[in-house]
Amino acid sequence: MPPPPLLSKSLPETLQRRAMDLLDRPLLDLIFEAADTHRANHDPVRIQCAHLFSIKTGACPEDCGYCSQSAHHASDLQREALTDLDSVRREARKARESGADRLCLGAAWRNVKDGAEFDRTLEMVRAVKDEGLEACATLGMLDPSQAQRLREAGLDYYNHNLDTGRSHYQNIVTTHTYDERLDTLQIARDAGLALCCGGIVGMGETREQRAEFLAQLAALDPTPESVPINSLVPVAGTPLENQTPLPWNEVVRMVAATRIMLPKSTVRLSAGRESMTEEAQALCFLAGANSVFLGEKLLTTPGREHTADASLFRKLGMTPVQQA
Ligand code: SAM
Ligand code: DTB
Ligand code: SF4
Repeated sequence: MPPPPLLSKSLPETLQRRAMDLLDRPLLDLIFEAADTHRANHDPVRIQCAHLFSIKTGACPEDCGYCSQSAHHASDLQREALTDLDSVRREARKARESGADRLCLGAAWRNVKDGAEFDRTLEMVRAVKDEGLEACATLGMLDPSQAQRLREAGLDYYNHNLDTGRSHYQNIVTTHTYDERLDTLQIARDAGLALCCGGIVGMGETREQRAEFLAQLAALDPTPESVPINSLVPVAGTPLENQTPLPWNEVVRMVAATRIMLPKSTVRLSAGRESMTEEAQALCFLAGANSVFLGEKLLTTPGREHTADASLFRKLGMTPVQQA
């Protein structure tokens, strides 16, 4: 008999109600509880810093409505074939010098295919580890043997986002299902990889659907070690190009509720941070965000200036884990 799945596909109503109750709380009251939860579970002045690198860009067969890299949309992104090993080594050194402790390799694939390109990707993971960084990858769907080989190459984390609540997912993506996302998460988990799993706010979802998404993350057993909260970066040519991003107070609310629902996870204030004020970011850190992406480029869109982040961390008295 196969072992029972660790990752729940059914959503306990109690979790969803709890998430909704949190999201409906007066904001300052919610932040206070989140800060308390944060301090009980983490060192509040330490910040985990990841750096992103797109190893294969654009021409993705999936139709994710937010994504600059989908072949279904008319963004003006330049497609690029799988990069070489030397560029990954260079990027890893750059990441380390900028204060990052993890490099996340992103490929615009529907799924990993065995062969020369996957073998090169495994070499890239080894190169990241040789540079003394944690290694994360986001490569689309995996089969169990691929997940195993990634783990054996030294991969620490696999990033695969649920992105939103199940009831909103089909409005955003039609070329794969929510259950396929959950299946890949299970495969990565079974291979001994830590999970980085979160999503995007501001894709036209309701607050109830954000609660549904949070409840789904909290229902994963064990919960993901890392939870990126992205705020939609509207990209010209994608179906969501005219979507108005969520106001800062809703983003802070989401970060705070995530901290309370997933007390042990590292919560990453992810895409969209570059258009938030420093004051709004400070509130997110107070409310339990303890990780960011560093670097002037995310995967395909702009990030924040290195000096701006160094100055922000100084003002707030936060220390990147690499320097702690
Ligand atoms: N192909 C892989 C996959 O689907 O898992 C990985 C690449 S994808 C770029 C990784 C994540 O980045 C997405 O799941 C989404 O959460 C986030 N993302 C992509 N485009 C975004 C955008 N325009 N705004 C905010 N987040 C975005
Ligand atoms: C995640 O949740 N956010 C990162 C990472 N995982 C791979 C990606 C953000 C991408 C933002 C849009 C872009 O630069 O293409
Ligand atoms: Fe492809 Fe990932 Fe972008 Fe979806 S999010 S279009 S799977 S690169």
